[in-house]
Amino acid sequence: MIEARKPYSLLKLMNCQELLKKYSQQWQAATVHPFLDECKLGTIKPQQFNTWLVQDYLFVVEFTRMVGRILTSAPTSHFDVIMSGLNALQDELNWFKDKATERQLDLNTKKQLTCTEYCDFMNKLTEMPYPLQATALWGIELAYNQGWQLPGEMPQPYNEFANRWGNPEFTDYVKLLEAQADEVLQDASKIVQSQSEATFLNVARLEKDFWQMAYNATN
Ligand code: HMH
Repeated sequence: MIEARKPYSLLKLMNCQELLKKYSQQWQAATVHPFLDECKLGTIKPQQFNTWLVQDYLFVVEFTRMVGRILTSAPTSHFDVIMSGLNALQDELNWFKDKATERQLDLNTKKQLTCTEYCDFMNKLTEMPYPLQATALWGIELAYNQGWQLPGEMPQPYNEFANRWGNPEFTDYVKLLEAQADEVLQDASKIVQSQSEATFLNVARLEKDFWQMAYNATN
């Protein structure tokens, strides 16, 4: 007997846009937060903003290590985009140091719990299949690209921060990361696809928690 063809809906491929659609609520929580709204309004408290700045520097140090390690698993055709990301991170880490000096902030600070959790997550990722790593890298960069862009033009001094991740070149870079993730998700097994889905949800949750961590700062 000839087996009936499976309907297309069961064969639907998981890709980055599908993740954003399926988990739009979680993604909204990751990218829209009172912290960013109050940067836009100019009413964010210095201790909240400075906590974010120091903790995000500590995050970016570990993120840079993760991106470097991703080269271990990535196909060589993905090197250009990943290395352009590393190039931008070189500048970003130095920029963070300048911003901290301007504000007289000590970068030699302990990571808060949420920052530690996010860094542990990134650390473990590089032992996972490459499609998970590509999905996470895209998600992490998209979160800041959209988060800093969505509120619209910010007043000084926050416009400099918003432009760093919201600028059109960064948006283009995130699109290239999306194409790379889509390319490998397409050929991934169902198991790896569902693991990538879980990875995306973890990124969304950790992003939301990271904003809340900074927003909660009282000293
Ligand atoms: C928490 N997520 C966090 N910090 C960042 N600097 C980025 C993402 C960068 O894209």
